[in-house]
Amino acid sequence: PPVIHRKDYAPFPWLLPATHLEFALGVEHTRVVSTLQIERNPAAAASAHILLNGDGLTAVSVRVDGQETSDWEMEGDNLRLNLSGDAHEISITTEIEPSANTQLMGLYASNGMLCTQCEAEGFRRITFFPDRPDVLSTYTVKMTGPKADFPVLLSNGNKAAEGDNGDGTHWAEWHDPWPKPSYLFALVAGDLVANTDSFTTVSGREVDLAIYVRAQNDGGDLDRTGHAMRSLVKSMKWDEEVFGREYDLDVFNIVAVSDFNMGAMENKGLNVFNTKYVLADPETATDGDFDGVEGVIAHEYFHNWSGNRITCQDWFQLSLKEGFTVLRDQLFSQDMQGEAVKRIEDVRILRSVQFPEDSGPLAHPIRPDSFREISNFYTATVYNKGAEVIRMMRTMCGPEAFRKGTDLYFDRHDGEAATCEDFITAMEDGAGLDLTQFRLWYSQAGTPKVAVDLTHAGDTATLTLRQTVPATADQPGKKPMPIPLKIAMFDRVSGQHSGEQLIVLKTDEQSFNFEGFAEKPILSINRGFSAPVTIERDIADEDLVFLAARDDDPFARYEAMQDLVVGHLTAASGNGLDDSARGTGRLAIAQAFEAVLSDDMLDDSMRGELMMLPGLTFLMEQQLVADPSRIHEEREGLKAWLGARFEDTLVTLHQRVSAVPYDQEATSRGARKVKTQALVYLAAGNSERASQIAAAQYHAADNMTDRQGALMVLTGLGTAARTDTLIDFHRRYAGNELVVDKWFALQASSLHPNAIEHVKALAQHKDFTIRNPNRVRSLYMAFAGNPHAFHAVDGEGYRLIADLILELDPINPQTAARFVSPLGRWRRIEPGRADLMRAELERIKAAENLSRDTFEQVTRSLG
Ligand code: B3K
Ligand code: ZN
Repeated sequence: PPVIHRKDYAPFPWLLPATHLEFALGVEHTRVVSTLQIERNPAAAASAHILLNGDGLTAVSVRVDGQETSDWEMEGDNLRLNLSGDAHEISITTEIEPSANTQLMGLYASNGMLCTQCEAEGFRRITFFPDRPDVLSTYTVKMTGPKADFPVLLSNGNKAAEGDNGDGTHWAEWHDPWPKPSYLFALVAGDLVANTDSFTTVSGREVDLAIYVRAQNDGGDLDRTGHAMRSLVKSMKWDEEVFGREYDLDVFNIVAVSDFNMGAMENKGLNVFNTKYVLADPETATDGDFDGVEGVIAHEYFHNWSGNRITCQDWFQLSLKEGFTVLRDQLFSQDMQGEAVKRIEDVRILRSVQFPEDSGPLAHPIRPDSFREISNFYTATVYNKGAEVIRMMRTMCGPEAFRKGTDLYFDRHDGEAATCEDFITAMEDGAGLDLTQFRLWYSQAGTPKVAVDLTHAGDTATLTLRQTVPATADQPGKKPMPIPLKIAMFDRVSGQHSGEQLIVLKTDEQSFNFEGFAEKPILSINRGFSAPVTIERDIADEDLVFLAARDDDPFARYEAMQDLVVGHLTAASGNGLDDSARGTGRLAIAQAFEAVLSDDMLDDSMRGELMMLPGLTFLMEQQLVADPSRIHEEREGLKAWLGARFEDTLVTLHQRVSAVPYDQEATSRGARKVKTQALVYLAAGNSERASQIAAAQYHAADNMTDRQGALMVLTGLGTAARTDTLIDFHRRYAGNELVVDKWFALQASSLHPNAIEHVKALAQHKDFTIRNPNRVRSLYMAFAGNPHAFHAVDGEGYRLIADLILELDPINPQTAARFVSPLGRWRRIEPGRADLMRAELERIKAAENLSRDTFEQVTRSLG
C-alpha cells in the first residue's frame, strides 16, 4: 500500500454544492442512489475527469446530466468518470450488504439496526464520492424501508418530510443545512426508543434532544440514559459560557450502538455512540464509567464547532480537531469534577499511553507527515499530546487571551476545512502569542527530557535546565522547543514559597537565579504538569517527602509521591538494591504514605490518587531496557510491605469510608476510591483478611464501583471467594453486555498468576465473540495491558495476541491493528523476551492478505 505525504496536498478539482442520497434500506441488501451537483473548483487545476473514491463497491449505474453513461473506468477501487463541461449532475447507484460488513466501517448492521461510521474513510464503502475532508457539501438524505424493521429513520440535520408508502414500507427525508465533509455523514434505521429533553440556546433557539437505544433490548437501557442526557445539557451550556459556542440545529440526536470500533462519532446533529459511553446507572456503572460518559458526550458535542463547523483540510491535520476537542473536554470535566483530580487522571493516561508511544517505533508528531492507513493515526499522540500542546498555549497566555485566540479562530475559519497552521496563526493574532519556535511541537515527535540542576550560593539559588528531544524513527536531529514550566521555590525554614512563577525554557540550556534564600530551597517544578515532558532531577527523598506532604499544588504533591516511588522501584529493579538500601527507600515511602493516610485536610478523592502506585507500564518506561518480572516483583513487594505495615490503619480507613452513603457527589466518590485502594494494599499485605473484607464489600455493595472494586481484588487472589464471586457476578448481570465486558476484563487484567490460562479459557466462553469490538477489547486489550501476564517469560502472551491479530484482521482490520503496539515495544524489553516479541511480529508480517492497517503497524514496529 502506498505512503501518502502531507506535502502532496492539492485541492480537489471539483466543488460539490449539493448531495442527494436515496437509500432503499435492508439489513442484507441496501440500494444507494447518490446524486451529486458538481462544478469546477476555480481554486484548483482543471481536470477532464472526476475521481470518486470507492472501497469494495461496484457501480450498478452511472448517469451524467440524466443520461446513462459508460464513459468511466475503475482505477483500483476508485471510479474515474470523464467529464467535459464545467458543471454536471452525476448520479450513481450502488448496492451494499450491511450485514456482511464486519469491519464496522460504512453502513453496517448491529443487532438488526442499521448504522454508519464514516470517519475517516468509511463513506466510500457506501457510495462513490470524493471521500476527503476538504470537500464540503449540503446533504439531503431520503431513506425508505420496512416499517416493522425500521420504525425510526434518522440522518443528519433536521427532518424535512416523511410518509407511508402503504405497502409496509415508509420513508423519511432529512436535510442538513450545514455543508459538511462525507466523514460526518450518518444514517441510523432501527427499532429504537428515546429519552427526550430540550435545550434553549443562549439566543433562544429551542433544540430537541434525544438519546436512542434499541427497543428490543430495553432491559432497562432507556433508564440508563439519564446521566448522558444531563451531561449533554451541561456540555451545551458550558460551551456557550466558556467558549461562546452555540448549537446550530433544531435537533441533536444520539444513538447508542453495541457494535462500534471506538468510543463515539460526532456526525453532524446525529452522534453515534458506543453503548459504553451512553449507558450508566449506579447499579451497572462505576464512577469511572460515569466520568467516561460525561467526558465523551462533551467531547462529541464540542466537535460541533471544533471539527464540524471548522473541519480539517486533510487527515494530517487531525489534531486540529482532536487535540483541541480533547482539551475542551478536559477543561469541561475539570469544571464539573474538580480540577486537581481530573488533571492527575489526564496526566496518568498521557504518561501510560502516549509517552510509551512517543518513545517507541510508532512515534509520530501530533501532525504526522505521512501514513499508509489514516485509521492508525487516531492515537494518544494526536489526541492527548495534541491537547497538551494547545494547553501549553493557554498556560503561556492565560485563559482570557486564550479565549480571544479561539474566538478569532472560530470567526475566521467558520465553514472551512482548516489546518493546524491556521489555528496557530489565529492564536498568535488573537491571543498575542509569538509561536514561531513553538510550531516545533507540531512537527517534532518524542517526549522532551528536562534535566534539572539546583545549586545554592550566598542567598541565591540557581536553577539550570537542560532539554533534549530524543531522536525518533524519522527524525534523528531535533531542535530545542519552548517548554513552559510552572515552578515554586519552598523556603526550608518557613515551609512556604513566595508565589508560583512561569518560566519558559527555550534553548538547550538556560539558568535562572532566585534570590533571598539563606538555605537551598526545595523546588517544585512542572506544577499542574504545565508541559508534557519528563523531568530528570537529583532530589533527596526527604525533599520529596516534604513536597508529597506539603506542596500546595495538588498535581505537584501527587508527582512528589510518584517520584518517590518511581525512583525507588526503578533503582530496586534496575541495578538491584541491597536489603539495607531497599529498607531505607521503603521507609521514606512509608513516611509519605502515612502522611497521606492521616492528613485530615485532604479530601478522599485526592487521598485515593496519592495512594495509587505508579503503573507497571509507566515504570517500565523509566528504564531503557526493562525486565517486566523484576519490576512487577518489586512493585508487588512494596505493596505487600506497605499493606502489612499499615494493615490496621487501612482496615480502619476502609471502615470509615464504607460508612459514607452512595451518591454521585465528590465526597461519596472519594470515599469509594479510597475504599478500593485500601483493599488493594490489604490484599497484598494480608490476603486472607483482605479476601474476607472484599467478599463482604462485594455482597453489601449497592453500586458497581464498590462491587467491581471488591471483585477486582478477589480476582487477583487465590482464595475460595474468588470463584464464588466471579460466578455470582456473571449470573447477576447475565444479558447486560457492558457488565459482562467487565467480567471478562477483570479476569484478563488480574494479578492472578494464572491470568493467561484464564484468558485462554475465556476465549472459549459462550459469551465471547470476536465480532464485537467491546468484547474483544475487554478480553484481549485488558490482557495486553496486564504486563505480568502479557510478558510471560515463555512468550505465551505474545503468541496469544499475535493469534488474535491474525484471526481478527480479515474481520475487522481497524481493531486488529490496535493490538500491534504492545508487541512493538520489544526494543525496550530484555533480550530474551524481545526476541519472542519480534518473532511474533514477523509471523504476522508473513501472513497473506494482511490489511493495510495491520501491515503498516507491523512494518513500523519491526522498523
Ligand atoms: N472522531 C471520532 C473518531 C473516529 C475514528 C475513526 N477511526 C471520534 C472522536 O474523536 O470524537
Ligand atoms: Zn474527537
